[in-house]
Amino acid sequence: ADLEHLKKEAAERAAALVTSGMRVGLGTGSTAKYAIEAIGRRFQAGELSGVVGVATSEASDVLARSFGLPIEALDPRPLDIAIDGADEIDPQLNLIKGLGGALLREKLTEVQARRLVIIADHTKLVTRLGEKAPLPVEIARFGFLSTIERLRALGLGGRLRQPGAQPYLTDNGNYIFDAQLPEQFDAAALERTLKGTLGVIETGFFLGMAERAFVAAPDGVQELVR
Ligand code: DER
Repeated sequence: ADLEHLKKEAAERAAALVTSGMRVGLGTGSTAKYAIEAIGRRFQAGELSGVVGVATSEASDVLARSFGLPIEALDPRPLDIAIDGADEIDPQLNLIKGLGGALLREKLTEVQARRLVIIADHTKLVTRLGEKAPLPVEIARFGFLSTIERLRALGLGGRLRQPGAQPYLTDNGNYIFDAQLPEQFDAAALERTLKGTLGVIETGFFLGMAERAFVAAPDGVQELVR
């Protein structure tokens, strides 16, 4: 089965966990898109009543509303479940996220979810974080060159995310520095160091947050539980 079909399978397994009356965190990216569509279709079919969504990006907000799903801003009330993709998943279900640029709203939302359910295809599985993806770091636009210097002074390689003529702007009006991770590092310690660096707003480390992951491979969908 091709990768998109696998991603859709994983997404539908997670979407099936949504029941009427739930407050649902809606992730961002090409896999989360399938989950939003599955939830939207069930809502439209009348299977899900009283569901409220909190979107982690403008794109997911628009997609969810296109199904008529009620969308609310994030407020301190807990979410029953959040469903999102990831760029890397390690054996302890620690994640790197943010290649879709939504890491700040994703983390702000998903930390309030009773259950964070990750959906991905098997290409996202790693034995150690940093094997396949850089670490996205959201930085303030103002003084970004100084912030990048601070990151380089920590010994981090990497570069400002700039797909075209202008640097990538997140939904929050910030920039992203895609950091190259060293061979060996302590993720929790690096997260603390980065969060303590002036100009850094958030990192793509989602450590100890995911409850389970549906990972689709050619031979079927694996359910990994932390
Ligand atoms: O930006 C994000 O954190 C997204 O969840 C992303 O990393 C996963 O996107 P994908 O499902 O399109 O690979």
